[in-house]
Amino acid sequence: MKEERTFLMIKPEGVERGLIGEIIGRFERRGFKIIALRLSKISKEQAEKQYEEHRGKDFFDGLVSYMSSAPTVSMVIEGENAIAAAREMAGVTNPKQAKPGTIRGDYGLDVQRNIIHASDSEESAKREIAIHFENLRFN
Ligand code: IDP
Ligand code: MG
Repeated sequence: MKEERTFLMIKPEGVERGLIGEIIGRFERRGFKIIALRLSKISKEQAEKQYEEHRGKDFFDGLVSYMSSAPTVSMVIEGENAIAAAREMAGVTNPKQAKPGTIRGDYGLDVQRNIIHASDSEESAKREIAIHFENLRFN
């Protein structure tokens, strides 16, 4: 087991629907430490960087404008195996296929509005933390 940090974002519909506490609570109860947390409307540029790997796909422009259209919650959590654990807690991308008990399975509306983003690797986590928590000191 490895101590890791990962980046999470509660998407606009999660904030709008009043699910911030519910979602953060799942990570707290699972024993993860929240080491950074912010409610903000991200810029189009930040959204583009976050989803850079999808540039050119048909959903890219819609996703970028959606993610920068309304407040989101950005956070960094820390704990054992945090990256894989958060992906597992989020569930698969399409909420219709996500298992009950996962965040997307329980609350996701459709493939774009799937409630939460979670970094998919150590490299993505580092990159995404830098996009959203520039200059932040954790300790
Ligand atoms: P992930 O969030 O589970 O890692 P990715 O395939 O990396 O899923 O896609 C990033 C995000 O892009 C998804 O969470 C979702 O919001 C959006 N997305 C992915 N596929 C589609 C699609 O087919 N239509 C609309 N939005 C999509
Ligand atoms: Mg992804």
